[in-house]
Order: sequence, then C-alpha cells, then structure tokens
Amino acid sequence: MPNVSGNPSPCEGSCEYRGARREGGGWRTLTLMATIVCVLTGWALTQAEAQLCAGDTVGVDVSLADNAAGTLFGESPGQTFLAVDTLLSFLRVWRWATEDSNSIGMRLYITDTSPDGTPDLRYILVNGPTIVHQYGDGIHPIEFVWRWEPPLALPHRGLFSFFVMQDPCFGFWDLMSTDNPSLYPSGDMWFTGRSNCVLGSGLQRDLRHYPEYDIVFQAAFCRLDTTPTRRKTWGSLKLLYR
Ligand SMILES: [Ca+2]
Repeated sequence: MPNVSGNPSPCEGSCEYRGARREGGGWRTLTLMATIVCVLTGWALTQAEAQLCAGDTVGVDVSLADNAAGTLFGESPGQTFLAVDTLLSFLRVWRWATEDSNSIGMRLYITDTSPDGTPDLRYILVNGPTIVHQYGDGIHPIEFVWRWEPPLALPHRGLFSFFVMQDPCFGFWDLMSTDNPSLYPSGDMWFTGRSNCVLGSGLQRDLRHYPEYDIVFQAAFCRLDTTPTRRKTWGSLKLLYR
C-alpha cells in the first residue's frame, strides 16, 4: 500500500542525537532535550513546507461550467486528472448554486489508474472525509474543498482519479461539469454504476467512461524544490515561484 500520509519523519536525516544510548542522567536529559528539539524542528519544517506550497493548479475554471454530474442511487461521478507533481494540497468541486439546501454530504475518494487510463478501484489512496455544506445563497456555486496540510504525498506523478459519493447514501446532488472536453484534455469524466456509496473494487466492472465531459474541479500541487540551494531562504523561494 503506497504511503499517502504526507507526514515526513520529523527527525529524518539530521537528528543524530535521537536514539543515543549513553548511560547516565546527564546524557539522558541531554538526549531527551535533543529529541524534543528535533521533533519541534521537524514539526516546524513541515508547517513551513506546507506554507511554501506554491505550485500548479489544474482543472477547469468554475465559470466555465455548463452541465451537471448528478448522483443518484449510488451512481457516482468521477474524473481522471494528471498529477503534475506528487504533493497534492487541495482538491475542490462545486455543487450547483440552485441546490442551496441539501444536507447530503460529499465523500471524496482518490484512486490510482490502470495503464489505459481507467480508474483502478483496487488502489484507493484517499477515502474521505465527508464534507457537508447544507446551505448556499442560491447565487454562488457551493464549493467543496478537501485540503491536506501537510500536502498529501501521491505515490507517483501521472494519472489518478477521484470520485465523489453521497454520504449518507440517499438523495442526490449535482456537481458542476462541462461538456467541452477540451477544457481539460488531461482527463475525463467517469461514473460508477449503482452502489451503496462506498467505492471499492466491486464497482470496477460497471465503471462508465464519458470522455465528452469533465467534472469542473481544481487540484493544486506543491512544487517543493528539494535542491538545498533553493530551500535556503524565503526570498529565493519567492523568486522561484513568483
Ligand atoms: Ca477532458
């Protein structure tokens, strides 16, 4: 199972004091203090890296939506998307503004894909959480956004898919979508067959492909540069990503 936690070991690499086995109270105290410093430093780096998560956002602008991808009886919309980098910071979709009172949640799943571009439901990388936005103002699209801080570490670059399912498994909602496939040429819309609203390999056989449509979505990727010279200062990073 790929590691998708996105949580780097806080002391990896630079915390040589951790695990020191010298006997004696003084050394134990020193070791404990060093460990605490390492853990705190690791936490701070993780937060800083999350803040430095400037990069590419892919998808479709919400203003271009002209269609709806609705769910009913557990038939759930999905979309393949190209991960231009491996650190995913957020993914968002929108419910149509006219559905301004709807208590049915949206549960996100992210899966890997097969070499032919089909979502591979054997490899579910993200399961949830469910987000509920019951009310809207009737005018603006209702945004559902899943954020990862620190960013979610995908197992590789390339094509993945996400699905959004009803939670609880009744009622309906409509995601904003488009029937202009050229707006997002790197992926297509998919649908599961009827289900109990839990994505799994049992739904693989009934997947349906709709290359003429796309869900209106956006996914943001971090472009953390791992070369030491580019990680020295905020100034250099700002220059890099301006
Ligand atoms: Ca497309």
